[in-house]
Amino acid sequence: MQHTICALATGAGGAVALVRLSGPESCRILGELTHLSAQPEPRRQTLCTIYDGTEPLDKALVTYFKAPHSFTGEDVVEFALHASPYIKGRLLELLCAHGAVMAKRGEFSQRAFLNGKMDLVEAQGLCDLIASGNKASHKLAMDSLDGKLSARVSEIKKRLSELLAQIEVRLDDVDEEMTPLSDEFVRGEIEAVLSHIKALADTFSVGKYIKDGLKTAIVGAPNSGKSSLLNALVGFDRAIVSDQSGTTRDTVEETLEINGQKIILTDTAGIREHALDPAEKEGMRRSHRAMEAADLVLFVLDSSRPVTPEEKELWQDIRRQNKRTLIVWNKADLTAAAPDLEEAESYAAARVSCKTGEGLEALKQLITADVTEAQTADGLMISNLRHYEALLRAQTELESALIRLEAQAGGEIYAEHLRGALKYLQDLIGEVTPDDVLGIIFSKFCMGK
Ligand SMILES: Nc1nc2c(ncn2[C@@H]2O[C@H](COP(=O)(O)OP(=O)(O)OP(=O)(O)O)[C@@H](O)[C@H]2O)c(=O)[nH]1
Ligand SMILES: [Mg+2]
Repeated sequence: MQHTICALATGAGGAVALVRLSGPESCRILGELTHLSAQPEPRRQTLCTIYDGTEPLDKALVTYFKAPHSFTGEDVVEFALHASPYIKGRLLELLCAHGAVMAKRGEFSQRAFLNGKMDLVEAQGLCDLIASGNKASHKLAMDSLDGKLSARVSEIKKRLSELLAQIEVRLDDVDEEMTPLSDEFVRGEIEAVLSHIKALADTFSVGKYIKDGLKTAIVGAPNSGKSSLLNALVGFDRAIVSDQSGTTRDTVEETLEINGQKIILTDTAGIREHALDPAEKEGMRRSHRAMEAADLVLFVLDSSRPVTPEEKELWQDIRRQNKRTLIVWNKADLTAAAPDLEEAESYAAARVSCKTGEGLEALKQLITADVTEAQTADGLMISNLRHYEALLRAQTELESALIRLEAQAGGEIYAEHLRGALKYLQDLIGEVTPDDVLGIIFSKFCMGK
């Protein structure tokens, strides 16, 4: 039999705290703690005194959700308590003394999943919803929680299952009474499924930024105005700015929102050939590390002086990284020198002045351009690595099926790849996911969820 689990569902602070109890013993435990003889009416809040032995502990609003009409699909009791740390802690102790056990991370959601209340994509959407800190990540999580993403995967899965069924029925047809499927038809169907999977998988490059934030590194030579740019973008004096080169040593990180997107901005030590001391040398090493970890590099140059050989060398380094890069010509308020930088025209660039604020809006648009462009008509995106990997694996299987089909390998062979692809799609929504993998997924959820 399932244990009855309990946990605090609300965070620190506030006037009211919510404690959740779920499992077959919920009603019995509630009766014992409130001294009520009758079961409360489901889905109705009741003001009850909760007793610690014979002494009252708190007056709480209690709601009973009868199985299967609850979040977990089990009998659930929710206690809305006065949020004193003592009351919260003592109630949990009492619940455990009466037979409940403390829930593991995500255990309520895991039970909801196991009882068919939601699929794995919806459950992960729920987890993301709680963590969402801005409008874009909130929408992404809502689409997932609402089942829109699952519905899209199910449509793809259905088309593939139908094709597979048609192939398999012919594999069983030893007397060859059925009309064979033409290779063109099979290819057309596989390609259609493949294109839907690719379209969804492609949204990950942007979906993950929306969820986790776009890691952006500000790099450049000393004194080009990197710290000034960080300050201008975050809107306050976060990093030290001075006219001495080599001011910034350690990396300075700040999270902000630009056009509704989460951006994790890192200011770095200026990179030059010779460091003055070991601390600056270490700072420069950290600059390179930040650049390697970044999704987007902002290469800052002082536009009032010619590009130096050191900057040209750094520019080669940045280009070798092969990642999204924007060139920022800073100090636009001063007279401009010739912007002599190899292949600069192939990169998006902004002329800004951190001093006057000129060009900063345009730079912000460039920073979030990828995200804005990638919004599909219905805005459906994936942002979860597990979903992305499942789609990629399904894609590989379908590509192998196409190769086998091309090589006239016969239905048995390519059907195997189609079955493989189907399994990955089923895994994505949790239909065939092994228990230990589920345990790992739900352990990343927060407490009390
Ligand atoms: N005129 C003008 N001066 C600027 C602008 N941006 C920065 N500065 C000045 O340039 C100097 C260097 O700025 P910082 O932001 O400290 O430069 P940095 O790239 O962080 O320098 P390091 O930390 O030493 O690598 C300071 O004196 C700033 O006031 C600008 O847009 N216009
Ligand atoms: Mg600096």
